[in-house]
Amino acid sequence: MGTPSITPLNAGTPGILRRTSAPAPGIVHLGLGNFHRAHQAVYTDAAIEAHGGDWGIIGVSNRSTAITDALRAQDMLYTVVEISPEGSAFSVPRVHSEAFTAAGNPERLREAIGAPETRIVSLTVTENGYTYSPATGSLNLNDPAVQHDLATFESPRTPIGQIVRGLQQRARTHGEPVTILSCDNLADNGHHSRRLVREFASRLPGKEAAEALDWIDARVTFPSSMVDRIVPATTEHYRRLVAGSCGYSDRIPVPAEPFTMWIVEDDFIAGRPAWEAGGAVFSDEVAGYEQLKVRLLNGTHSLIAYLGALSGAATIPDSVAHPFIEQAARSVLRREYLPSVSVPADVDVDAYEVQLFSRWRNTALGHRSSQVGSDGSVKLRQRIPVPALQMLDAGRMPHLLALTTAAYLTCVAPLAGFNPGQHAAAMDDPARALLTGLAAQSRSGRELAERVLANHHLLGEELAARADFIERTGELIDTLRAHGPLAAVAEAENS
Ligand code: CS2
Repeated sequence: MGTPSITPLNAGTPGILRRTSAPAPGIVHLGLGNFHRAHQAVYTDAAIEAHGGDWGIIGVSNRSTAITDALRAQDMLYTVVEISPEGSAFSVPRVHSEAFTAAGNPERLREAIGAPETRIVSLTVTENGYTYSPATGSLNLNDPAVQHDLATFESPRTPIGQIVRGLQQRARTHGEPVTILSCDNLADNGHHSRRLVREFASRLPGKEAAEALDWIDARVTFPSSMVDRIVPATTEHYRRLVAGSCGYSDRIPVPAEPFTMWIVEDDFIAGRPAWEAGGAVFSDEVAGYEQLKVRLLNGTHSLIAYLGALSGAATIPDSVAHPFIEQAARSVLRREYLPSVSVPADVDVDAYEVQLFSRWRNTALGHRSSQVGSDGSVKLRQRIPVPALQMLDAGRMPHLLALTTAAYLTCVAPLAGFNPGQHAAAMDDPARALLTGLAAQSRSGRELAERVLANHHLLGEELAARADFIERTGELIDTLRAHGPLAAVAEAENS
């Protein structure tokens, strides 16, 4: 890495992060992870800096106290470390006014979402946080956390339950409108969030359901937004870098690539910060941008991560450095994802692809293949079915989407006797136990694909009925197991 260029900081007392005042809150944000702190927080900081406004953020983690404790110890401050091969730049967003966990402070959370000053509730809870069923896309009523939240008022565990309880509080007190803003990689994320919130509300007991639904329909908006910035997990390396370069200790610095993008539908019933000041774009074409991003970037990212992990590559840059993985990534992006996307008028797809590969090659960032490969059961549901079904309906087999599914299953649910390696073993997945159980009952890739896709509808009901896609996935699992990723890519490319 080159010489760091340091963005001037106003960090107060040398040695620690300190500030003198906090912005008055207007936003409650669920999901205090690295992505939020390197994305919406940075845009909000720029908006307040340029135009003022009471748009401070009350940050809420679901259970983990690691970030909330550190934020409180650091006056709600932390460093964003922008990493490029040329060097690092440091900045400190000053937007959080409070931080707590939903698990430890359910009443404070209800009060915060219910407060008239709160005009936006935003979310970065990952695909997994929406507690939807990959099979149907609806609220997952088999999820014990959803069942818990529907049964008891006191301390909701799911973001959807927490939001509905907070909205009920608003409806019953002052009735002021509010916007729910999803900032997760879900296709049509505004509509998806609205659907899940309404499904939850419709299951409230007695008259509560109709009351909540009427109020939500009249007083709550759910704009869609496309968010983009590659933000890896923090490591000790970044803590040392901040200490050495900035002269203070920060327990929770956030590494991020220089690239950042936010396209938002302008449907904020109770106002919003001037996020344009940070470069956000308000557009009526969010759906096209979301498709572009969730499929070309995230979908291709998944294939790179799974093939990379199976090739022993710890990071995304190490994975795309394999020419056969780069080739597979280009093919899936161009031939299988792109035809399903309504590309927004001002996007140059060639330039977008060049930029994607350059972002994926950012070796300084060290984005791990196990991080991108985690939660595949909920991520792939967003990425694969629509483009795969479009190709199948047109009489063509999406070989590389089948390969993505096969490589995913080979990583998280390996058949007996096959070891997918340490990077695959490090992938978390809410369906891992289920899938491992199905793998234990299967003697071949075909049997596994049949159990996972046809019986368990892991990629939704429509793909569950496509025997040709399932068979192709099964064959590719067998090739991956017997001959490795290079042979599987050659087979998928040349079919
Ligand atoms: C990645 C995303 O983990 C993943 O599935 O594809 O986190 C990706 O890095 C971001 O969406 C980039 O904006």
